[in-house]
Amino acid sequence: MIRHALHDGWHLTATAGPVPADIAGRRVPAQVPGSAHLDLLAAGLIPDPYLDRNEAELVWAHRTDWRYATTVEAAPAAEDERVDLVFEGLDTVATVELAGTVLGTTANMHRTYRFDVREALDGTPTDLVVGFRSALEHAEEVERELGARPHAYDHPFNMVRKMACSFGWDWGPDLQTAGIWKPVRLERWRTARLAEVRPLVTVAEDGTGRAEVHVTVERAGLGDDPELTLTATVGEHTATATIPAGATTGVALVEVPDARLWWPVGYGDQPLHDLRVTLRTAGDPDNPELDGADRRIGFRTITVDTTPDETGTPFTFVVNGQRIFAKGANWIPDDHFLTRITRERLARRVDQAVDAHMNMLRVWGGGIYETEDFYDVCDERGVLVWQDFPLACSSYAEEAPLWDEFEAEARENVARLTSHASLALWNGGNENLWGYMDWGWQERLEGRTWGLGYYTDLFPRIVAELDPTRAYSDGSPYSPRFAPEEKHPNDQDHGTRHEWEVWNRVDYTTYRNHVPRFCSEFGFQGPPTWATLTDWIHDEPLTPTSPAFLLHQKAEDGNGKLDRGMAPHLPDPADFTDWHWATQLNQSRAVAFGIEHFRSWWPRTAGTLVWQLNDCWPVTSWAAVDGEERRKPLWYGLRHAYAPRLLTVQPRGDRPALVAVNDTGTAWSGDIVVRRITFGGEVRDSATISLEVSARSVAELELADSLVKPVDPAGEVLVAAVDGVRTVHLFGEDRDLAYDPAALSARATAVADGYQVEVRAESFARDVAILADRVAPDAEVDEMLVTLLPGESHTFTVRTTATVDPARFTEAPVLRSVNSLTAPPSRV
Ligand code: BMA
Repeated sequence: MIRHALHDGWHLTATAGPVPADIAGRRVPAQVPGSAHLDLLAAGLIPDPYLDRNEAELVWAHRTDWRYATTVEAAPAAEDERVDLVFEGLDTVATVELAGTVLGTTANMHRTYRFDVREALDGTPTDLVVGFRSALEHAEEVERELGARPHAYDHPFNMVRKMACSFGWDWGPDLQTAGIWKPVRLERWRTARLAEVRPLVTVAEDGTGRAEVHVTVERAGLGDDPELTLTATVGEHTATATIPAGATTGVALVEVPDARLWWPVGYGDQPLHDLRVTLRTAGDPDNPELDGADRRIGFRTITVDTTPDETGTPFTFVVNGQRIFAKGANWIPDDHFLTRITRERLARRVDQAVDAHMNMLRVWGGGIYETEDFYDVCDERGVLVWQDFPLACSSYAEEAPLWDEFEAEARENVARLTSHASLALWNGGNENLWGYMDWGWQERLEGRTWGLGYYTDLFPRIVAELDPTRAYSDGSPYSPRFAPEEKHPNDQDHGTRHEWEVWNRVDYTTYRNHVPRFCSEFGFQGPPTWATLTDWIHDEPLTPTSPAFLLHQKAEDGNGKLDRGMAPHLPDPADFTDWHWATQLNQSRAVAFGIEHFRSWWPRTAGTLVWQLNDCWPVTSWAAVDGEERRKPLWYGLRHAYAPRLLTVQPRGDRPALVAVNDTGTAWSGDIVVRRITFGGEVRDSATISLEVSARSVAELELADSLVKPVDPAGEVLVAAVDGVRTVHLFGEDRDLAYDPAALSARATAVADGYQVEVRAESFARDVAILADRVAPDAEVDEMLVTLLPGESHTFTVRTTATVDPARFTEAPVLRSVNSLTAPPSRV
């Protein structure tokens, strides 16, 4: 097998649509892989789509057709040689032409396309042209043919197999890309090639690692059709199998005795093994390799326990027999322009998840089947991946051409991802069962298909056939084994639940009204960091309702929800600077409140996936990490709330109790010192409570009346601490508490790589933060949302390459806390 990348010499032309005069018909150098937007940006023909209000200026691209062209010069095929033109990904509605002959048409960005071109090549330069039609117009046409189906948002994204959030989402821009978004190449081969390689990796009862390597071969169909030898090798262990003449499938089982197990992060190591698969003509082992494939595998078993129990139906991931509390977040494409996402960028993002003590990411159904790089990084870091099939917030027609597209993409991607140790679950889609029940679809559908066949028939059938080692769930949320009409998909006692009343309608304290079995979505918005916000939005004045700010706030009544969500808790912000800090802080508070509640109910609740880890552009959103990769206060709040050992005060019965959550592999014991103190430091009551909680367990501890009944609710705090783990419990909302606005004093000094900022509290100070990006764009602080008791100090470390006046880290608007919101208005 010889592969030649075809990434050079491409040009792009807009061929139809409401194209601006200076772009229409113009030949623009094109990058492959890439997209039309990025090529026009590189050529200086469009402004940056993420900047200010440019997104709105670029709507013409929705209805534009494009032509990508290059020339291919390749030797003619030998008599027994196949030459294939392979596109790993076309976005999306394309016609492929070589030497003026149409090779085929495509309408699915989630698939690979392969064309036999051996007849078309003669060694002279040959035109290769890919014409892209407006995906929106194609979707509208399919909608007219099949009959409309209800969907979220403006465009019928449910009628074309293009990433749903390409068409805009409540955190994403409506910039509809087109282009050759994955590698394209010529493949020259003889006799046979490996068309599919599916290592199914498990661990036998006796600890033997098993890699059952299933392959499908394509025969060249030119000349001989011999018997083939399939070889699979892991370290010194090799297995071979014979594929008889004419046959197209084979299985080689490699066994590794006493295999070291792969574990999720926090449970053990992630040993990975290279797996080499080769295909040769049978007979002599020295026969040249016809084709080969390399994968990396890890030995582990993963199941999801949904065995009914006294409460209902659990949803608990079990890895190597160990039950796991899934601490994680939802994942969206890390840049709306997918082709800019590098492996390094993905690694930074996954590292941020791990650093916040996450062990699971859910690749959400409005995006894509992620790239190899993503799963590789998750394999290495021990981050379990929950993979949605890409269907979201919509009903989907089950007729041709959509059914066939779903079938083809599901087969391809289930097979493609088998080798990844991190892949824990295939899931039917996002909120489609829920939408059917609650979003008024049934009346509008008038009996038309809406996607149930995908979730209950097609997808589980494909997973069972191609990857029986993987768990499958019909959707998220979903009540396992119940039809949506039988048991509501979002039922708290059964399976997975999305908690969206908080954020949309009710205060975050109502997270405590439900004890879900697994909360796979919940979250709260906050603006991006100041540096990211001001890099991309230049309104003057900049306010929550200034025009560009609003274009980067996509949620329905988003600012209203931010304000209503914050009002019961925090002092009213005096100006935009305060608003920015207060909404970010409230985002973190809301989400941490939910997580502490959910974790306190382990093992009944077995997972929390926050909406959402990342952003795909600069925007006010639910993300913990913003579009310029900066960590928002929420990220620090997540790191606290997801800490392996957690103390939290939770209501039990009609009174507060102390709950100790031990998500480590060793027992946790010690003496918890509990004190009720005034904001000035006077101890009003204290007690020592002995703690004894076994590995991966939760203990509830009673708190005496004298500890939880303050004399002065506005000026006292309960503090419980053991082994450096601490929680504080206030007796009222921050807006009603008697904080000292001048509680903090600070001193900053330059050190290698940045600055150290020592902050001291004379009086109780809550959620102390250093918003370092306000001082220098690359400045990052190591810790945030630190609560200081009177007399305590904390030293923050800021890393930056910039040389700045250290005093800037010691005052508003950089040094912040809840206390600072009670101070007179700060200045930008
Ligand atoms: C859930 C997600 C997304 C959405 C988020 C915030 O419904 O599945 O569709 O972005 O809520 O509204």
